[in-house]
Amino acid sequence: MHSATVPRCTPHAWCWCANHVHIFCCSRSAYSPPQELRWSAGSRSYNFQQTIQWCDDKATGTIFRYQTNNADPLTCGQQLSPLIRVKPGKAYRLILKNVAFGPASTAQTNIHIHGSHISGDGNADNPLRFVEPGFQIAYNWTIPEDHHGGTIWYHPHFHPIVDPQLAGGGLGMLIVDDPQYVVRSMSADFKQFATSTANEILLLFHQQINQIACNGHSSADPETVDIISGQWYRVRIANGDPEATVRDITFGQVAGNNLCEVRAVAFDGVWRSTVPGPAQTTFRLTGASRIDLALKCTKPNGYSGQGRSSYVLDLNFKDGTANNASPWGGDSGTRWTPPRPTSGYLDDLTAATGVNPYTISMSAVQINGATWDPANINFLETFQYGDVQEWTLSGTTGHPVHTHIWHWQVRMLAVHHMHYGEWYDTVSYTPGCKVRFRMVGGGQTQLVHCHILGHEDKGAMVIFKESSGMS
Ligand SMILES: [Cu+2]
Repeated sequence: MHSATVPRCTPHAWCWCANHVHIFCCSRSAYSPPQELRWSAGSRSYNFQQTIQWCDDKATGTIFRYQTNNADPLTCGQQLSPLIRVKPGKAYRLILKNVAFGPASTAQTNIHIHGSHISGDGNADNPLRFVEPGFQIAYNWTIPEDHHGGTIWYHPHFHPIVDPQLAGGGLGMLIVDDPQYVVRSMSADFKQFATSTANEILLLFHQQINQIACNGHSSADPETVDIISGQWYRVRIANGDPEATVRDITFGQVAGNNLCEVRAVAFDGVWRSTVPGPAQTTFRLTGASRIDLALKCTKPNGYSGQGRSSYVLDLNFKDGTANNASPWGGDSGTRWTPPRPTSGYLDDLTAATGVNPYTISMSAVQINGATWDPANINFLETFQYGDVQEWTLSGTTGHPVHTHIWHWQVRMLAVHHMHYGEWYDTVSYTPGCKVRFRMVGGGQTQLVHCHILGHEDKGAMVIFKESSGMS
């Protein structure tokens, strides 16, 4: 259950809201982030294991929701899907139980970890597998030792019923911890900011009975985060809205002044090339984006909260003393350049030559004129292992395009949320966009699809193949 709702209205509250709303407000409910899934010891072939269940929510008629293991079916949907936390170099076995009661046409399901870089085949992150209602399947997630640390999320991905299951509430946050060689490159202050859960705020945006909600709270009872003036927080945001093109998250003002210094530090689960980015007040996300923000708010003397409108999140100052210094030594400090994975899948390609050009054209039912047919799955193209791909993405304004396994390095000047040289797994860019990446996995498959999931369900999905090795 969510933490109990505590009606209250403090004189020192303001809010931070989605959907272009700038307004002061008072606070009502307690911070209720997703609860962490506790892994159990595994066997020889995997380090850890656990079981989760997707269920039908009888109370609302929506599918799919999460319920704790072997709980009373009537509890379906009363708890936010758990935070799943994994470490590079470890292997995890996740049992997915499908305890939905609906017909196969609406209740077949599976799970995809969106933004990861693990195999998309076999029983790894393979969205072509599924489980019938009343049965269970196992996933073996082997996290590479150099896997990027970041904010990822998971959701059902079974064509053609992804949209209703995700809109129903089948989604959760997944965090990959940074590998040790990345942690070792951090300063002490940055490490405190980046790795201490005491400085971490988790915000999962999602649909809840056709409203936008944050951590299970809709605008009628907004999620509230109590923060300490002057303390730096790492805010991990996952926006899991299957029907959104883009959404702005705006930090409000008091008397024309920004109370918070807010800087992006990671996009779609990948650290920026230099950390942090510039201070901003508005951050634009697609319906599948994640963003990690560095947030520090300073409480002004003697201001008071005012009315409220439709939004889904409040920030509220609480008493306390900041526990950390600036993660980068203040305005004149040193920016952090995170080391990239040793296997090279996030190597900087901005200056690469001899690229392989390709074009992705999005529509509501097709990609490059092809409609996904689960009875006849063919690779649209096979790309050479190690080649630098330069893809032109068109039609992504209304059709944010998501790439499995391989993040894309955007090479257009900054527009809205997309920044030159940074890595994304979901792109919506007006008017068009070039991205680069290298397939260096050896024989991997890559799904590419529209993340307006009703469009994916209609067929806007294709699959590519990487050749097995150097030619
Ligand atoms: Cu679309």
